Amino acid sequence: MKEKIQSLINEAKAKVEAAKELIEINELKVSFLGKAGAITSLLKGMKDVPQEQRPEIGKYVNQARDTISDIISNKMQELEQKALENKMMKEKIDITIDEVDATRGSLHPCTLVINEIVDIFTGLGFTVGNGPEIELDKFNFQLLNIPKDHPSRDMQDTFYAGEDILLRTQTSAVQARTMINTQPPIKIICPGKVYRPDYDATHSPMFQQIEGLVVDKHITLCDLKGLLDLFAKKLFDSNTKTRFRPSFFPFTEPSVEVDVTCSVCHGKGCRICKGTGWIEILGAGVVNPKVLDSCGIDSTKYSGLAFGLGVERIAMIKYGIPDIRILFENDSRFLKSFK
Ligand code: FA5
Repeated sequence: MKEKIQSLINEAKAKVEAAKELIEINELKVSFLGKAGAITSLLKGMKDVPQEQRPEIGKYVNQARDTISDIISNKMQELEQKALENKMMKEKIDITIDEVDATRGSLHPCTLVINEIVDIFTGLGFTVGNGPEIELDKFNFQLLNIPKDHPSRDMQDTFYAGEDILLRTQTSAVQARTMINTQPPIKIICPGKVYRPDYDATHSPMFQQIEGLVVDKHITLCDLKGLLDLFAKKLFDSNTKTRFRPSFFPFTEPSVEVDVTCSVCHGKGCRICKGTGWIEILGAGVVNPKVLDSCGIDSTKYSGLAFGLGVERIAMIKYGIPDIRILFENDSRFLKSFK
């Protein structure tokens, strides 16, 4: 009997030793220590052992059960530890790996310019208006004193979507829309996209303008000059000078083009200002009384001033950008420089 018990212990040791998976150990546990296991059947066979040998053999059997139980639970712990280590190896985070590129974007230079200009004018009491990019001929041209077949339409020939529907060529269309719907006092600026059949280093087929309109009693050219001079000093720097040159727009009378001293050479003359010391930034004028009347505003009581600037041009001047097309290429190296 003693030999039988010893060989059972040896068998258990060998099998446990050879086991590689937890599932095998569980099976061995059942086969040695379970209800129908080898040790249990040894205990059941005690009744056949002669009376005088029972205490000694019983002690052996109990020792064998404890030994086998220890062998099994030690191996179980060992395999559980190994399984945990394997899991941790698989799930570990390699902190030496390159980080994911999560660089934050930046605002487009034109957006920066729009935000700055909107800030300046809202600080002066203007509100922000807007209108549609697909516009009626009436608002883009006719109400602005540009009847059909007027020669000034040539410069702003555009993309038509029908006889009277077009992609607007100027944010001045919002002037007409506003005056038709609102009585003075009016004090608005309107940023937005406009379209023209242009394409070169300083002209783009789509660009952005900001329109300004003030209509009230006693508005004069002096108000326009004072307002735009203050604006230029805020946008560039306080030493900036402005120059008003006579010009022509059908919807303003008189009309002017406004130049500022070059912010690169401060008026001395350089490549950016083509040696003149001055850079043109916008068109403006006193609202033509004909336009006020066509839009339902009594020109004997009210007068107005209006101006329109090109956002891309201002961005080019402010940031020294030589070609307008760079603004539309979305080259991330260029855009990153505005962070
Ligand atoms: C106008 O569009 C007038 N509506 C401005 C105005 C408003 C005058 C109110 C009087 C009263 P002009 O065509 O000059 O004017 O355009 C205004 C500005 O838009 C120009 O000074 C220039 O900076 C910009 N611009 C014109 N064409 C282009 C283009 N193709 N690409 C980029 N910028 C342009």
